[in-house]
Parts: sequence; structure tokens; C-alpha cells
Amino acid sequence: MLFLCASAALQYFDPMALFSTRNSSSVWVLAFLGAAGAALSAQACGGDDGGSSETSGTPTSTTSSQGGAGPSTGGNGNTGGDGGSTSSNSGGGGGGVGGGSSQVDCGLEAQGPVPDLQLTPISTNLDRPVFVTAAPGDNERLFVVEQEGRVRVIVNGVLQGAPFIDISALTDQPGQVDEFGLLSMVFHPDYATNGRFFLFYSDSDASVVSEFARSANDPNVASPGVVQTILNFPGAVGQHYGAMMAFAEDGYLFVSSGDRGDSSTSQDIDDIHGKLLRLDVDDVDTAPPGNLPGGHPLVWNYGLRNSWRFSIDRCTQDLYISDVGGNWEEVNIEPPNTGHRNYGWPIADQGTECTTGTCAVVAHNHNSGDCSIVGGYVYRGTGIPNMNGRYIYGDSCSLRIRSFRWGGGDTVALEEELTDNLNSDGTLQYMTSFGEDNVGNLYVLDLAGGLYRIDAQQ
Ligand SMILES: [Ca+2]
Repeated sequence: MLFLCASAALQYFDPMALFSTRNSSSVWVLAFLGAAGAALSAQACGGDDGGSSETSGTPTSTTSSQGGAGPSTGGNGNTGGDGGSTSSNSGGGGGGVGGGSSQVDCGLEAQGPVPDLQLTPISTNLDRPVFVTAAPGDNERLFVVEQEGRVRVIVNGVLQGAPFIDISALTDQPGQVDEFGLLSMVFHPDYATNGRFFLFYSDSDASVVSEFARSANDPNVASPGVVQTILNFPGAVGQHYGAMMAFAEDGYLFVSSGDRGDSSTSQDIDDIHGKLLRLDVDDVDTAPPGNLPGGHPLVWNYGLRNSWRFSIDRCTQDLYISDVGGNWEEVNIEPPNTGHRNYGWPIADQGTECTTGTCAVVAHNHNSGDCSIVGGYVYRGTGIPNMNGRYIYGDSCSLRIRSFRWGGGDTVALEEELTDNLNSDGTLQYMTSFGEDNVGNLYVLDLAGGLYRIDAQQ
């Protein structure tokens, strides 16, 4: 999934051989990805995305009915060099991103370096975990998205055997290095009373956001039946699905769409791919007021490549949009209600010194060993005071975890890499996502099966 680099790896190694011979052992391939991360970044992940000769797919379609998604047209024309992959944030809308600042102290502000930290294992028995969040108003449970189509529930630290929901019959089944499958989850801000939640998944023809419902009498169970289709648009061709979702404070839902491996989509504001979208889950056929005029009605921002994870600071409502690039792994930041921005892809893959659109606030070049940014969250917990207000994020390939505090515009403060402090590169094999709970704790997920909480050492 994750990762562009994973896709790039396919150009050097026959993935089908891996799948067919080692299908039952993720560790072998993961170890390969982890160890080869730096090399991949220099080879496969490097280089600009030459674009593809594919015509952009039929745009869109937000529809409340199933169907409507056109098949993705044949293979993409990427020649080697495409880097990337998936990135972006999890919104956590549910866990608080979209609004819930009530359980955190927004007055705390980091004053200096963080103390000694650790990655505390919460579970190491997950199956390809790619996202974690909490439900608004529920401090007992964590919900972990597994890529093959299940959401697992952890109650007071204990992983439950039965999944919360299993939609593996609806979604593609990923091989070891595939980006597709069940990719993210978000709870409705009023989930505690209405039981509504949303899943982003792929099938062979489409990227889909559907609404599901919690069981009326068991908080650990949901119905696998689709309540309504929120989005259904032509899917990616193996890479760059986007796939993050988060509710903003005004109740509208942000959804990222990747460029589907066709960089020509990102600057085309009529095309739904390569965008940050904004929609109303209560009226999916009508775009919310305030979206970018003149193009696809759901577009909020354009010029993105693959925002695998993005998040909203629950205290300031600032939007942190990571974007997996061809040469640069970017963090783009915008204040609430600003939008309508062109983040440059593919014209400008130039990090913080771009010549087109809005430049990244922070960026890391592939020559540093990074190759697939994993957007995180602004820390708002109480356990690590000097991390408060800092954005925490990582990279799938380098396994680095970094932090900084945004100072507005293109300024940053308190930049501090936390890789050694957390021993992230010694613990994780393939970083997939961060997540946030209701009280502001941050978590990180490893495709090899681990869920870890970022804690201060006691
Ligand atoms: Ca950019």
C-alpha cells in the first residue's frame, strides 16, 4: 500500500513470484522492503514521475447509488521512476480530529526537547494494519483497519478476536506490496448517538467510500451491509489511491484522492484524482458551499500526488497534508477555510522551494533515504508536554519519525527528529500510519502487525 516505493520495487523484482511463493509469510517480503528502503529511494523511488500516457479517466461521480464507477482504463504508462506512493494522514476524524478538542488541553505548548520516549506495544497480532482511530465519546476502544478488509477492535488494550466489521468480500485482496484494499476509516462526529461510520476501500474498478452502521446493541460489532455509497470513482491503477478521510469542525468530510498513477490528473480541476475533496455525507449529491469553483464540484485543493494521510489539528483546525512525491516527501499546511490551493504536482516536485502553486512547509528529498511520507498528527496529549503542538510524522522507507511545530506561513520551529529516541527504525519493518485517540495519544502502525503508542519513558 502503501507505498510508492513498494510499487517501484515491482519494477525490479517480480512481485507475483513473491506472492505465489511466499504468500503466507509477510515477514520475508517486509524485511526486504525495510532493508532495501534506502536503495529503493535512490533507485526506484527517485526520479520524477514522468507522467503517464493514459488519458485521465472519466471524472468522477459522487453518487448515492452503487455503480457508476467506470473501470480504470488499462495500465498506466509509468516508466520506471515513479516513486511513490501513498501517503497521507488519517484523520482521525473520529478520534478527535474532526472537532473534538474537548478532551485535550489546547493551552499546552512545547517549550523544549522531548524527554526519553518509547514505542509501547499495544498489539503485535494484527494483520496488515494500515490505520487506527477512536470513536468520538468512546475512550475504551481503538479501531484498527486491516488492509484485507477487516476492522479490529481493541477494548481497554485487549484485541478482540471477532472483527468489528469484515468487508473483505467487497474489496481487493492485496498482495505483499500492494497499495489497495481497505485503506481508512472515519467515524461520524455524532457516532456516539447515530452509529454512523465510513470506510475507504478499493475494488478492481473503483475507489469507494461507503457508510456503514454500528450494531444497535453491541459496540464491538457493525453490520457489513453498505448503508449508502458516499463516493465511487474510477480507481487507481495499482498505486496512488489517496484514501484518507477526516471530518472538519463544520461537519464536512475531507477525502484525499491520489493521482491513480497518472500525474496528468492532478492539475486538471475537472478530474477527481490527485485532489483533496470536501463533501457532505448528509447530501452526497450536492457539493458543500465553498469548494473550488470552476472544476469538479468536490475539489478543495488540487496538485496533489498521493496524500495517503492528512490530519486536522484538533485545537487550531489547521490542515496538515502530507504528499508522497517523485523526489520530495512533503508536508503541506493550510489554516482552516483557506483551501483552493494548488500544491504543484506534477509541475513542481520541488519541496519547499517550488515555482508553482503553494510550496511544502517541510520536505525531505529522496536522496536522504526517505521515499514515502506517512503523515501524522499534531500532538495534543498530556503525557508528553514538550511534544504538545508539534506535528509528528514519518516515512515508510527510512522508518524515521520526525517532529516540528508550525510557525505559520513557511516557518517552523522546534524541528526534532525522534527516530533514535523512539528506536523506530529498530522496531518497525514498514510504517503504514499514525493514529490518534480521544485524549491525544499518538500511535504508529507497522504493516508487519504491530500497533505502538508513543509514550514518555516512565
Ligand atoms: Ca507539492
